[in-house]
Amino acid sequence: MTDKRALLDKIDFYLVTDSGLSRKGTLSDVEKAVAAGCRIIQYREKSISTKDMIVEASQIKTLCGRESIFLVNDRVDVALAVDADGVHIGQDDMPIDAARDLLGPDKIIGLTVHTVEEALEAEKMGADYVGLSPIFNTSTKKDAGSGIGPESIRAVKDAIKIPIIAIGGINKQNSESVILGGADSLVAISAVVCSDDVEQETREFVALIRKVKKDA
Ligand code: TZP
Ligand code: MG
Repeated sequence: MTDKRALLDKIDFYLVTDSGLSRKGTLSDVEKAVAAGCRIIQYREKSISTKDMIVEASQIKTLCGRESIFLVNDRVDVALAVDADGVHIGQDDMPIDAARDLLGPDKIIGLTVHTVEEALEAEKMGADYVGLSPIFNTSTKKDAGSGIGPESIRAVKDAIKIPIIAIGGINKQNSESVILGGADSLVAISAVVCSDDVEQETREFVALIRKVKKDA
């Protein structure tokens, strides 16, 4: 087990990059989020060449340092090329067992799930966490489907032991309901990367999530 894997139990706000929505660019967003205390970053990039992705992924790895987990979305090959801490994959990406064979036992694998059944299967297959999606309707991912509502998180929480990271349509107004609903951590893409001050937004999410957990 790597040190980074142990960090999974301590994460609050989870940053997913989006170069299409970002005001200041992916590298700047990662730098600001890490400075604000974000301890897990997922590099989600679908619009540049593999060659450029590897350059950028390597820069993000440096920004994450030893403090923050660095995952690559979808691309197990890119994660391997830069020795990232792991990957985040979807239901239609490489199956977990194949990803695990390539990455080895120490890397982190997160899987997107939409139901209790998918979450149970993810845990059984050796996922380190699930991304439960989408909690609310979102226009950031066109094929995300309809929001399941924060009240749907509890059944997933009761079914599995690995952490649940909530994603989809989350903002500062509805974050409390998501954490109280049973999520261990949450992602808010547009609410953070569309902001002019990613550091401040991240700081506010981190503080809010910690407070809700502490008061719960
Ligand atoms: N996967 C499920 S919903 C989503 C992704 C990548 C987009 C979430 O973006 P936002 O802006 O936080 O709703
Ligand atoms: Mg995917």
